[in-house]
Amino acid sequence: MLNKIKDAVLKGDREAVVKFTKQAMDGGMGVKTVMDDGLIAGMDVVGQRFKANEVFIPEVLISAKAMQAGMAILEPQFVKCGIKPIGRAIIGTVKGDLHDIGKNIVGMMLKGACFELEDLGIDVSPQKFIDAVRKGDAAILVMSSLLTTSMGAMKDTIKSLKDLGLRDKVKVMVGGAPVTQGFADSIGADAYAKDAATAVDKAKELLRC
Ligand code: B1M
Repeated sequence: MLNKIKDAVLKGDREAVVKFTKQAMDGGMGVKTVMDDGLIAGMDVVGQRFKANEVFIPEVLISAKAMQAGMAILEPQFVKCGIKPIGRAIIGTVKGDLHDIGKNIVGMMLKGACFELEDLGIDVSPQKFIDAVRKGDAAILVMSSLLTTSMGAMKDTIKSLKDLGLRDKVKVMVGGAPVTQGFADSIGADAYAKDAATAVDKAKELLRC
C-alpha cells in the first residue's frame, strides 16, 4: 500500500493518492508511517528526479498537489486536542522562498500537538513576521527555508527582532532542508529542527511542557 501511495505521488495522480491514503488509514496503518513512508517518500523521489532534470516544475507541482491531498486526509488524525491550546505559534516560509509543503507539515503537526497556529504563508518578509509578533501573544516563531539563497532572510528577521527590542518576546525556531544546527546557532535562533516531529518536540521543550 505504501508503494502505491508513493507511486501515485510520483505520477501526480491525486485521486489515487486520496484513494490509497484512505485505504491505508482504514486498514489501520499508522498515520506517521503513511506520511513518512508513503507521501513524503514519494515526494523525495520527485525531488531526486527534479535535481537530475528528469522532471520539471509543472510535474513537481502536480505531485505536490497530489501529496497535499493525501496530507489533508491525515490532518484530522493529527489534530485531536482538548479545548486549551498549549501555546501560540507563528509559522511562515521566509522571503524569497515559495516552498510550503514542509512548512505545512510542520504547521499541521504543531496543531496536532495542540499549538494554536498563525500561518503567514510563503515569501514572508521580516517585517511581516515582526508585525505578527508585535500584534499577538505568540510564544514561538517558526521559520522555514528550502533555498540556500533565502536562508539569509531568517538572519534578517532575527536581527530586526533584536533591533526593535522584541527578541525576548518570542522563541525563534528554524528549519528546512538546507538549514543546520550550526546555521541556527550562528544567527541566534533558539532552536533548530530537522523535521516536523522534532519541531514539535523542540517547541514543547522551549515552552517546557
Ligand atoms: Co524547489 N527546490 N525550487 N520547488 N523543490 C528544492 C528545494 C531543491 C533542493 C531541488 C534541487 O535542486 N535538488 C532546490 C533548492 C537548492 C538549494 O537552494 N539548496 C530547489 C530549487 C532550486 C527551486 C527553484 C529555484 C527552481 C527554479 O525555479 N529553477 C524554484 C524556487 C522558487 C522559489 O521558492 N522562489 C523552485 C520551485 C519549486 C516548486 C514551486 C516547483 C515546488 C514547490 C511547491 C510547494 O512547495 N508548494 C518545488 C519543490 C516541490 C521542490 C522539492 C522537489 C521538494 C520540496 C518538498 O516539498 N519536499 C525540493 C527537492 C527536495 O527537497 N528533494 C526542491 C518534501 C517536504 C516534506 O520536505 O520541505 O524538506 P521539506 O520539509 C521537511 C523538513 O525540511 C522540515 O520538516 C519537513 C517535514 O519533515 N522542515 C522544517 C521544513 N521547514 C521546517 C521548519 C522548521 C523545522 C523543520 O522550523 C522549526
